[in-house]
Amino acid sequence: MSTNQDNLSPVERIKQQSHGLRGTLKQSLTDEATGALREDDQSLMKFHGMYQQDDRDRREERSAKKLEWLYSYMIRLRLPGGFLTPEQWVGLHHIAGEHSTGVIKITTRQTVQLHGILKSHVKPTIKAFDTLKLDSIAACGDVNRNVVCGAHPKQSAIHEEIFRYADKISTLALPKTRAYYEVWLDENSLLEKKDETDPLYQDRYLPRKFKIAIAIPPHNDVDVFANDIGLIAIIEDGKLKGFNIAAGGGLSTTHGNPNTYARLATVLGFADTEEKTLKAVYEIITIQRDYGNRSDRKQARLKYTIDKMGIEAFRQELEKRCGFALERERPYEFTQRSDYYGWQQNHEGKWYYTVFSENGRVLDEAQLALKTALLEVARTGKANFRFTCNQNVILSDIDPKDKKEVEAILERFGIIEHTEKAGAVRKSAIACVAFNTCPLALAEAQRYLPTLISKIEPVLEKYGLSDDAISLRMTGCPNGCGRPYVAEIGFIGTAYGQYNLHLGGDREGLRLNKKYRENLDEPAILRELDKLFSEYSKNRKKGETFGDFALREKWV
Ligand code: SRM
Ligand code: SF4
Repeated sequence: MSTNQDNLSPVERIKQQSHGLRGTLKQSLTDEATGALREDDQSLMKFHGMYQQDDRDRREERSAKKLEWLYSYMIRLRLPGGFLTPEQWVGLHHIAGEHSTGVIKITTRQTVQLHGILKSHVKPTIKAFDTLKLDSIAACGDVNRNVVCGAHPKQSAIHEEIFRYADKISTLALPKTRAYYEVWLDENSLLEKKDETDPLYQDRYLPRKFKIAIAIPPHNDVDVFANDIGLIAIIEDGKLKGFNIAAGGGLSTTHGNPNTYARLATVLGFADTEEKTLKAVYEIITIQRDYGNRSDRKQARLKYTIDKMGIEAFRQELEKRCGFALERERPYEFTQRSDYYGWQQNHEGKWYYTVFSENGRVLDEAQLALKTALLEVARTGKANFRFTCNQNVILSDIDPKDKKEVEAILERFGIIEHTEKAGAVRKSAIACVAFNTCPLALAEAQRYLPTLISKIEPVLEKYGLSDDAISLRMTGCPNGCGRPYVAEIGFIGTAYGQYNLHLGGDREGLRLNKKYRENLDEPAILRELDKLFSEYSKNRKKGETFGDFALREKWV
């Protein structure tokens, strides 16, 4: 019942003819003449949680030597709610060392990625993950992605109950095909004949990627309104009453294409039972499947589908498909988005330590051996690992009698000092991956932001703003992987060394920012910030945040 049967984009054909996302992946993998995959398989691989990439730092050198680019693969795990046991972390540590660059990257959607995996290592990597009961199914591609959930267990005695929804929704929206098991884990398709009829995805899957987040007020660490579907847990008298359901969030824009825009999700209403919540989620996905734009991928996200249909028509279609109407949205309040660092204790007396892992990069460096420290903690078997959408890791569920042991490791490796000493802006900042692996990067992000912040910090200090946790986010292109459009200060890469500067977002993720200046290089960025911070420090009202001030001053 698609409204877009004509003029299908090439990816639609690839999906439809893929024989349940199998394509010719098996053949592509065994072709030793190239480090790359056949073109169609590159698209299909994403549905299995993997991307073909190349080392962009080495393109010129390779081309000069008439060699093909240095192809490798990124694998992203499906981790609903972002949780690993200590045994799984130990396993991940070793897999990263054996098959990838060794760096474990915590993403802005609460999971981990490994980069630089050569073609011959992809299958062994997936097999190794499988022994840990981990998979990468649907971590990328035109399907529902990793379902994220408020990470901080401290917040509520019913965190576990809400957290379980991430898993339920992830399972509900998993593709039915066995392709992953056949291609990567050698499942025998003849012996394991299973019904692959997929009532949700049918044979063309979704028109575009699809993202779902669950927020637990007052914390919006998941940036719930940046998602195709956002569930806001409504807790009254310490009990989960249900969820406000929002739809149509998405951040990406394309430079020079005015038809693309960032949009925050619109709250549609409230569902009071698990059955209704899951049904509404499912049917929002089916509406997007049936009405989403399948000819222009730049107009294919749910946000455009909703704006094209109109919110009331969308709501009516949803009610029709659900067979019930959502109730009126319930009140909620978000007061925080960045992580609560350091030690916290939950309602059961269990301890949590949120480690600051700058831009989610877990590695051993001269000044900080974060990766070894986390391995040591995992080896004790006394802390679980939870990832946050702010790219940090929480060592969690630590029994009071074990706290000293974990703390001693964190002290020994300087993790506590590192977490405590980092400045307020640095600790609330996010940067996407960008160079050297992201093929879409126009400018640096995670490799550059730490240095830029070191230059911004003296400016903040000059104006007495060092403790002001202004949210600052940077991406290497306008796709928005670090969610810069909902930051108080957003840097969006336009060319190597140049960024658009966005201002006016808030600290809780309830407001989009706007473009203030275009194509700034580093000296221009520092000049602008000096001017803006000076104004802010002199003229702000008591308690006024930088983002609110920027709006009041009509800078944007
Ligand atoms: Fe993203 C594409 C990295 C979160 C919007 N994103 C990519 C790719 C896969 C590049 C590509 O298509 O080849 C990047 C891989 C870089 C690399 O080398 O690893 C990439 N995105 C990331 C991560 C790893 C950034 C990070 O540093 O943490 C995040 C992984 C999340 C995860 O675990 O699933 C990541 N991406 C996001 C977010 C933020 C979010 O979801 O909260 C967004 C904006 C929200 C949204 O979707 O609207 C985002 N990524 C995109 C887009 C634009 C989508 C669109 O609507 O047009 C692309 C490009 C595309 O899909 O065509 C993209
Ligand atoms: Fe790559 Fe752009 Fe996403 Fe950064 S925002 S990871 S540069 S696609």
